[in-house]
Amino acid sequence: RESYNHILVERRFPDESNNNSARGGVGIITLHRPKALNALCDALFDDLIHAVQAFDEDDSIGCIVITGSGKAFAAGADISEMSTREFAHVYKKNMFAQWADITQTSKPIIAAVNGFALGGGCELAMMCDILIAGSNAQFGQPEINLGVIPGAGGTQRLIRAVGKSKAMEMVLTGNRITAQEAMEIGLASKVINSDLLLDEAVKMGFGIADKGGVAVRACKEAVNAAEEMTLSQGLMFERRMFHALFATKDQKEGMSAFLEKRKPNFTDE
Ligand code: CO8
Repeated sequence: RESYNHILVERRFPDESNNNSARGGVGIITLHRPKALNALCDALFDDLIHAVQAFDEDDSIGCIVITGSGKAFAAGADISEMSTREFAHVYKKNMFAQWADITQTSKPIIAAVNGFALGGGCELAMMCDILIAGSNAQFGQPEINLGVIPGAGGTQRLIRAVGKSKAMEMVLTGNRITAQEAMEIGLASKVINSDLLLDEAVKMGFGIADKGGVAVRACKEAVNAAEEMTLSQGLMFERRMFHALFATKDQKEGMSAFLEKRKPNFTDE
């Protein structure tokens, strides 16, 4: 697909003069539905999933950044679109189940959260692998004020990120928290001045995209496995994954480069 209605898509490479780089690029997806604070209507989410999957298949891209625009990362699912839906319809359609496709991406996704990340917006940010907050970010799960509950991980990923008491407080009161609080409770990995947020996220993305792509994917898979496995299963999974990386050229290159005191030249193989 060449164009999208509700998002902007850009590929960036560390050396701007070299736009045809074979690897090491960062794919940037900007949620862009200014009239509705980037509310996640079905069409926007279709765009987003398509763009994420396209970057996942693009060998020149090593890391993906999702960010917002204007006052919002995303102010939630689109309330006007869902307000009149009936149970049988949302159940039969399994409404919003496809959002989880984002989490099937093999490359890391950084959420660069500026402004409001509410309801489904907060849940989308939590589906990403690293969440960095702009100083103006506000996070919340306000669904309780609409007579519903979070439906895309707000009661599940949030408790894993911040623990029970804080998760309960957020979903039961619907109150928003600041970027600083989000970092203090472990929801965000760091807070960056809003004006510098995207550049910093992309810089982090370049750093990740520069590593060996197989090992990067393995890291993501192993960390995510921790949420689904017992400790002994997880440690076994990790060790087997570690063993498997000895079948890659990047392992030979990375270790040789260290011993030869030079920068590794990874090829993602
Ligand atoms: N859906 C649709 N439109 C929205 C949404 C939304 N979530 N949020 C904002 N808008 C629209 C407003 O209606 C307004 O439109 P208009 O100009 O046509 O009146 C425009 O965006 C600007 O918004 P405001 O005028 O309200 O801007 P303010 O700066 O005054 O306020 C707020 C900003 C505080 C963010 C406010 O807009 C707000 O409270 N928005 C709703 C937040 C919310 O409740 N989000 C949760 C939605 S429910 C949800 O996400 C469930 C997810 C479930 C996912 C998976 C389920 C399986």
